[in-house]
Amino acid sequence: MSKRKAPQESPNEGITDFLTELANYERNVNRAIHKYNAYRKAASSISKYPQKLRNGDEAKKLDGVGKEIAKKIDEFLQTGTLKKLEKIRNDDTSSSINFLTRVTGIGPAAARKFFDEGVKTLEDLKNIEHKLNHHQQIGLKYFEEFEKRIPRAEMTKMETLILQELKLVDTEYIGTICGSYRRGAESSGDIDILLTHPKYTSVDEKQPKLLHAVVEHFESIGFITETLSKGDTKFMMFFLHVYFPCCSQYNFPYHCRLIPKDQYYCGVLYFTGSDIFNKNMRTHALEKGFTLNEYTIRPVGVTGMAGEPLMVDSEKDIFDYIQWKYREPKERSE
Ligand code: DCP
Ligand code: MG
Repeated sequence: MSKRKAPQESPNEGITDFLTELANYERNVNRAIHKYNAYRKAASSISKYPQKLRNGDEAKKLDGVGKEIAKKIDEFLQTGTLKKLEKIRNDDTSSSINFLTRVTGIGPAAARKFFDEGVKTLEDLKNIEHKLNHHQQIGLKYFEEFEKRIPRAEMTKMETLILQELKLVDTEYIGTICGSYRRGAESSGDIDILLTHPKYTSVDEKQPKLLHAVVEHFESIGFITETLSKGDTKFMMFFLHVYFPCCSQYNFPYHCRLIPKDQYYCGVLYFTGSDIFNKNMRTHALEKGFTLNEYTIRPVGVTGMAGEPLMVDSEKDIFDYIQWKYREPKERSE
């Protein structure tokens, strides 16, 4: 999962920015995931509103904008700032914890723990490097690089290269670059790769070799610099030898997963996102009597028990089951 979300360009950028900042504060500092979701949802619908909002009342007509958020919008439009946010920014605890969670591998709970131990800055982290786990050490080592977003042109180059190299390992691999890239984003926080192979289905034994063969190949051509975890079906790798026109080399976070063929399209749908779109689609699925997750879609019986997974051979199959109009990845921001 990438940490840095792309800024939203809209006539209401000031508002969506402060809502996103509040969302991150709720997630990172208070660990209030519902409030985080509520702020993100409001920011997402406001970012799509084509006109400049004049007041909170006008915003309240939009999906996900309630009384409290409307009040904040009024305060922001009238004063150009938000007292609550000023307080958060000036508060040592909040700003330190918020900062620590920018390191890959440090979530809200670990950030709080470090903070309680007096660890607040990058320097502090370097001093206790031996106490960090492998993931956090990588996050620290590549901190500046991981803060940058990857331009679409670079993503396209890497997509071509990855798919080409994959076919050299075995022509039967199927790979898709999902995430914000597949939704057409101008830049991405990371590269989300999903792989499958016709010889691998959910009734088969796990086939670690299918993934390891790919990792080994990418290592042999000098593409992977660090491997986070070489789990059987899920791991992250970090690539080197990626050149920007203006700079030298960058390491990017890659999340690569091998998924059984019969679960592939539920996986592709999920990892294409956005997370807000996924939530809305799951809600709609439930209304139609189906439960949907990153692996399967299953009918829910009258008892509330989920039945056997349905056959899925494309993303469209999933939309069809829940009687939803198919949406191209580009139209899946919410
Ligand atoms: N996802 C989700 N819920 C989460 C995390 C992820 O539904 N809590 C799904 C939707 C995301 C996808 O996984 O689109 C990939 O996660 P990323 O964090 O990489 O998000 P994006 O690729 O959309 O954005 P970015 O450009 O920041 O990487
Ligand atoms: Mg991503």
